[in-house]
Amino acid sequence: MTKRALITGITGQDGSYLAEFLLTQGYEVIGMVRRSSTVNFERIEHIQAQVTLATADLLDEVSLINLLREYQPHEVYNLAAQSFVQTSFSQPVFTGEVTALGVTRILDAIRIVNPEMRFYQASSSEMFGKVVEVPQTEQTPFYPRSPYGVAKVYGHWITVNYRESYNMFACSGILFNHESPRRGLEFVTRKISHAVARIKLGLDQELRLGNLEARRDWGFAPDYVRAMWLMLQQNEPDDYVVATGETRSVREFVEFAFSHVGLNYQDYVVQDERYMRPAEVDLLVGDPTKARTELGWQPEVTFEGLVKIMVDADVAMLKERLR
Ligand code: NAP
Ligand code: G4F
Repeated sequence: MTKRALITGITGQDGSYLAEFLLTQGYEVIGMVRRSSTVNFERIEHIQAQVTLATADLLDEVSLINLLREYQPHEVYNLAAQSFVQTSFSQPVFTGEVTALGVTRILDAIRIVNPEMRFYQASSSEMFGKVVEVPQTEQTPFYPRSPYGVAKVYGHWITVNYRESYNMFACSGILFNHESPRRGLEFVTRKISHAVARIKLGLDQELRLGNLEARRDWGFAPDYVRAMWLMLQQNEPDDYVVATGETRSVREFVEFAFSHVGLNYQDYVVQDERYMRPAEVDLLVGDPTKARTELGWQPEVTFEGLVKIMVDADVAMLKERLR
């Protein structure tokens, strides 16, 4: 029997990699997209002929019910969210509507249409925020530091609640930062790799950044979508931390990215208050022991490998554009 998966957020970084991965596993892939005045399918252009795109929105429950009724997926991966922390400070209510209540809408739609559908929720290490222990595990209490983090805590607990209340196969992956050449340009890693490439090619002279001392546990997005799928193949639903176990500062990322193209970051980086946050998450580092032992998951790309992949991809992309 061909398995059918629905991905919300298929036009995003993770959605595009997950769609690719599920296609290689023989799945029929349905991608939920929202209406926009311009098409934004860049990340899935290369697989568009192999997936079915259907319109619905996490803000509109009826659209979700209709979508599930029509396609009857076996697995639902809820990756859609307002996912940028900085924006959540300027649009806290909107972030709550999409990133928090959106999870209830899709869980409830599943409960109404067919509670046998397996569900994956994209939880986040941002839920640990001002961390109360190091490293962070599935047992570490949450202390979110942004409206985004607060919304993700809601999404996490409503997933647990539907699992316990309705016996649904609902899992959360508590994913630490994961990056790639498909990362949005507003996130710090891609902002850096893109700027490094522009500076190297003589298209820019400086890179303005906020807090250089924040530390993150950075992995490679294609490694992380494998973990999402593995969670839904287990006998019992559960929650898992997905991380590398290594933490690096923004400064280290910048330093390594510039040095990879033979430049010194101190000649180009300018600190700019505009990119500071009202409340910061200073240190994240996950303990992926449970994912390793129970799912057999481990990351394949190192921190250095990730930076190189991203810088090289941006240099190649810009060179191609300049031809
Ligand atoms: P992303 O690139 O920002 O993609 C977000 C996706 O959500 C896009 O496809 C977007 O559609 C869609 N979306 C936003 N609002 C929607 C709505 N109201 N209805 C339907 N779709 C909507 O995010 P990502 O990096 O791939 O992350 C995927 C998920 O994992 C997110 O939930 C994020 O919060 C979570 N997460 C990410 C990380 C990470 O490091 N990347 C770590 C932990 C958790 P448009 O293209 O139309 O905007
Ligand atoms: O790249 P960021 O914007 O990612 P952040 O806030 O860690 O959130 C990402 O990871 C979460 C998982 O932990 C996801 F849930 C979330 O959806 C998203 O994918 O910022 C990383 C760090 C922050 O400490 C920020 O203050 O970089 C610091 N930073 C310094 N200068 C900057 C900048 N961040 C951005 N975006 N832009 C800057 O100029």
